[in-house]
Amino acid sequence: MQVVTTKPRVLSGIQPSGESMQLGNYLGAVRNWVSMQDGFDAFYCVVDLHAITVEPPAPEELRQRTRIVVAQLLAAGLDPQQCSLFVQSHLAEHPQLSWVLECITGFGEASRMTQFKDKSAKSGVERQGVGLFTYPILMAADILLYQTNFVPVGEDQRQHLELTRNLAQRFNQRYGDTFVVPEPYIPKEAAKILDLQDPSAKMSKSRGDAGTVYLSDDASTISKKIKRAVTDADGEVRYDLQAKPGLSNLMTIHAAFTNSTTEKVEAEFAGGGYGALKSAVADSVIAFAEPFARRTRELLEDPAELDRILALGAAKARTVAAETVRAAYSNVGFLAPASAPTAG
Ligand code: ATP
Ligand code: LTN
Repeated sequence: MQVVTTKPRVLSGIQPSGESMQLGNYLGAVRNWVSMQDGFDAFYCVVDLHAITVEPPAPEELRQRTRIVVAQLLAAGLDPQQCSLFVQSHLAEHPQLSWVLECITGFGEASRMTQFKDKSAKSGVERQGVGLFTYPILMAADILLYQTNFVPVGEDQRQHLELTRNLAQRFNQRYGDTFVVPEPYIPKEAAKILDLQDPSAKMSKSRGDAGTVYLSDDASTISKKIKRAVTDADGEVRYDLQAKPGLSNLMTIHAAFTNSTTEKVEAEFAGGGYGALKSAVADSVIAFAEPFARRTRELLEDPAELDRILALGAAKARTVAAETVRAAYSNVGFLAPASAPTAG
């Protein structure tokens, strides 16, 4: 299969961690994946290799979470005819390239990754698997394998993108032009959705449930979580991320789901209390989440169809990834394997 295209290329990835994606995953990244599949040559990847770096789930649980994310991505609007949707572990090229990139990454450079510091802080560096340390390098391999121009991600991934760019440039300088140097594509609005209970932190699947809205939550759960969101005491509906992070976060969510702006939301709710705004936010999230959850359930009823979509995605991905590994390995100086003589 030959992939011939002149469109700029995008690639992004999402971990199958948790039972569902959360609001931040959708608003910060996935909805841009959907809008970009049209004008770009798009590759989207469920990064299951990354999902075993901390607290790996039981094997059957990991398989089910992977199916759920695939179904949710399709429910969000990814079209397997327009983009390549695949699972990272289906392509051996990802760890194959990752190894070479690990060998040109400085130990100090990897140690400065803040996500590693945050995630390892919980149980201490000594007890952490080495995979969490090399995680950003595998992510760089995910991106560079596809000669990617743009990477749509949330704000928290900016530092990993900078590392990816540095590794691409270093490899190209050392071994000759091999990789496209990618640009992050981070939205101006909603690039960092905050935890509803602790607006100093980003919303995350791995934080407490009360501050995280999962797209699989039912209407009454969503409503409760939003109505209990931490705000402030001054009572004025005004967008100010520094002084009023909790309230501003709710305004951002509402603007995103109603195709509006935080200025318009401010004008609409100015003078009203926080209660009216919270009810409206809950309604706008539920209006999205209910049909989304229904569609996800329908897709999950046909796992054979999901497998078929993933096989098609992997086949398209492999044509590009295999060529990049071949070029990178050759440029490093690995001896090309000759084809085996035919028997007889
Ligand atoms: P989580 O913390 O929910 O597990 P993650 O960042 O650890 O998310 P992924 O599920 O792989 O891991 O994230 C998928 C995409 O969602 C990434 O592009 C990430 O930047 C984005 N993202 C995650 N959380 C948020 C958030 N709170 N606001 C905006 N974007 C986010
Ligand atoms: N590290 C990312 C997930 C991820 C990714 C990628 C994102 C893995 N590989 C490639 C974009 C491109 C995260 O933690 N959210």
